Amino acid sequence: MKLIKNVSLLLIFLSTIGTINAQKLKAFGSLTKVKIGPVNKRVPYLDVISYLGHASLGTENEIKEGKKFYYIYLWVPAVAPELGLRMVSPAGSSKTKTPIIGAGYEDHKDSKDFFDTYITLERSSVFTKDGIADSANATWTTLERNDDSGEMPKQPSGRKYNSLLRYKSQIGDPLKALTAGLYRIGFTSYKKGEVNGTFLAQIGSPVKLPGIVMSNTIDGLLEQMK
Ligand SMILES: [Ca+2]
Repeated sequence: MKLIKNVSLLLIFLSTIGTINAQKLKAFGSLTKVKIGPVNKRVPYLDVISYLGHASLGTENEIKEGKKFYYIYLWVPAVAPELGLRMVSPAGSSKTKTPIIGAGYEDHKDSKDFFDTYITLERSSVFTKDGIADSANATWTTLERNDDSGEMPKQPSGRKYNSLLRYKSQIGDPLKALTAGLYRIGFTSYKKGEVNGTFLAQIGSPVKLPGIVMSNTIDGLLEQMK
């Protein structure tokens, strides 16, 4: 009987671990890989900036190809050889160091709502801080996009519908190079429908990017840069 009891305790223990790991993010690996023993492992990004946010019904920034798109604006202060972007929904118990708290997050942080994330990394034609205030006329270039990534934890539905992308700077083309400038994270849901739930978005860089700021509005971005 004692053995059976121990086995059931072990099973309870293992299932608890499984629950904790369901939303646990691994280190954010870069495009660079190193051979460790028989396997190639991704070198983690040196700098990871986290943003906790909430997407509310009917507050999308734009409807593009039938999808309701939301934006998070990003000022990148220096040249980066590559950038990574990943998003998990719901934000849940994801442990992150000193995240930026986005609009609406505090009011909804206990919500269990989540959505099938779909992300884009976009850069603008704005290269200077002074240009940000007039960015309404900027052109935007989508550098990379992703719907589902097998590297990300499962959603509460059991599906691997969270997103991750990596983009290498294309030197020589000003609109595709990762120089200092105004960027944005675009996100929506894979299905053409409502986007509703909490999320964690992270930007990864192989070099330190002190002075990165993120906000869901241009005014909010400018406020943080004062
Ligand atoms: Ca997805």
